[in-house]
Parts: sequence; C-alpha cells; structure tokens
Amino acid sequence: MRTIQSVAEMKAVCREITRGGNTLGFVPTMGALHEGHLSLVRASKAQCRATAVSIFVNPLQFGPTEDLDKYPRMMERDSKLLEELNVDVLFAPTVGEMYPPGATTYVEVADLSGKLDGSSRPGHFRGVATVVAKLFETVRPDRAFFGQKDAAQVAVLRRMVCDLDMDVEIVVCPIVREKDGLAMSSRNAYLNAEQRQQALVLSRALMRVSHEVDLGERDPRRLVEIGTCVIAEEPAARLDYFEIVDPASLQPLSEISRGALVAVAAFIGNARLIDNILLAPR
Ligand code: PAJ
Repeated sequence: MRTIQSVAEMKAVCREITRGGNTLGFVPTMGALHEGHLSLVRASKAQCRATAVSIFVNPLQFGPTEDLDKYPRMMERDSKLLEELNVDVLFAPTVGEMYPPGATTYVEVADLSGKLDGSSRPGHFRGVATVVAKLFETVRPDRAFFGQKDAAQVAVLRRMVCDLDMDVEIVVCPIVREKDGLAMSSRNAYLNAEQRQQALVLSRALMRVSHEVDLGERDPRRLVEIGTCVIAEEPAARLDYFEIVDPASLQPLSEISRGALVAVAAFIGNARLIDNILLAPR
C-alpha cells in the first residue's frame, strides 16, 4: 500500500492507475476505522481493480462547538487495517495540504444541505460537499463508496455529482451494526459502558417504527410520534430529530411509500449519534 500526503502526488498515482484501464474505487473516510468503513473497502475491492482510501478529519464539516479536536485519530492502526485488506493507495493529507491559505471556494448543495443533520449542524454539508468534490477531483475514481448510515450525506452527494456532471458512480452500502443493533460509528468511542447501553434506544425506536408499519400503520405523523416516544423513554437521550422523508429530496412524506427513509439523531451524553432504516411496506 502506498501512503500519500500530497494532492499532486495522489493525482499522479491515481491517473497512472486509471490510464492503464483499471477501474478505481474510492472510499473517503475520517479514520478511526471500524467494520462499517471496512465494509466499504471490501465492496470497492470486489467491484474495482484498484482501491484508494482517504483519511482526513475535515475541519470544514465541524461546527465551532463540535468535536473536531476530540475526534479520534489513530493513523497507525488504521493504516495497518487497510494494508491487511490490500488497499492500493491511502491518501492522508494534512489540513494545510487540503486547504492552503487563501482558499475561498465552497460547494453548496442548496436546500438539501439544510435538511436532517444539516438543519442542526449549519455548514456541515457545505464542508462535506466541498471536501468530497476536492477528493473526487484528486482521485477521479470510477466508483465511490458511501455508507447508508449517513443517509442525508448520500442524498447531498448524489445531488452534487448530478448537478456538477461529475463522472463518478456513487455506490451506497448497508449500515453495519454491532450484534445488539447499535450502528457502528467512530463516535461510539465517546460512550462509557452505561451510555453504550442507552445508545441502543436509537435502533430500538427505528425497529419499533418498522414493526408498526408491518402491522399496517401508514400515517407518517403517527409513526414519527411512536418513534419519538420510544426515544423519550430513555431519559439519557436528547432527541435532535426523528423524521420520515423521501431519501432523495429529504422532504417529509405525507404517506408511507416503499423506500421511505426513517432517520433519527440523538445525543447520548456529548455524543451525537445517528441511525436510519429504509421502510419496505408490503
Ligand atoms: P466517516 O464518518 O469516517 O465515514 C466514512 C464512510 O463510512 C461514510 O460513507 C459513512 O457513511 C460510512 N460509515 C460509517 N459508519 C458506517 C456503518 N456503521 N455502516 C456502513 N457505513 C458506515 O462520512 C464521513 O466520514 C465524512 O463525512 C466524509 C464523507 C469522509 C467527508 O469528510
């Protein structure tokens, strides 16, 4: 595995890979890798001749009071994990390399960027879209792999790729969960043993909503109420949002359709956790 820090070198290496006609898969991450990230790497390995992974804790997508400084960084361990999976290239730039002094260009996916996480984290999706657009331009992958875990991120990035005529196929992979249902996340590292248990309320609320749909409930307002009540039963949880939306427009749905996105965000202690499911009503 080659580890590269400079944009210029990364461009040269990726061009060399694709010039020979090899398909290049790309998995952007912020590191502190877990099985969720690794599932994306495996999907890329299965679908593409060469795979590039990036690890970059992107300051632009963190709000001023968020966890940028605390965000777990474990480059050596991550690098070993990627090496074991036979990743071809690891791109690990510094903040100065990605955002040289004087940079003032941003990618703003209007409207969508203000929905779900974007409504409680102003500027978050501008930071995500900007860094991913830059990474895409550096790597120019044939396919880029993202997790369904960040459903709003997927909607924003799909829109960006379409609007900016980018030549990359977005591949979305299912949420990887712990045995007890908790969606894997680098931020789970913030939870102590008690909070780790309390955090199960997110997946429990989603499963309850899915169950109610199976029983025939089709009113999104009623389903949101039910999900919200489950979260309220856990006093340690502070709800950010519980919504049922169209997965592409992120607009709240007035009736339940196949593929409706049920998304939740809640704080457990200082950790802001998210989770979601796609409904498949019979
Ligand atoms: P990060 O949170 O490190 O996640 C990197 C990728 O892993 C994202 O596509 C995310 O959806 C996916 N992922 C995280 N947890 C997952 C899980 N439990 N199951 C499946 N996939 C999971 O998302 C980001 O970084 C950043 O916003 C980034 C796109 C890298 C831009 O900075």
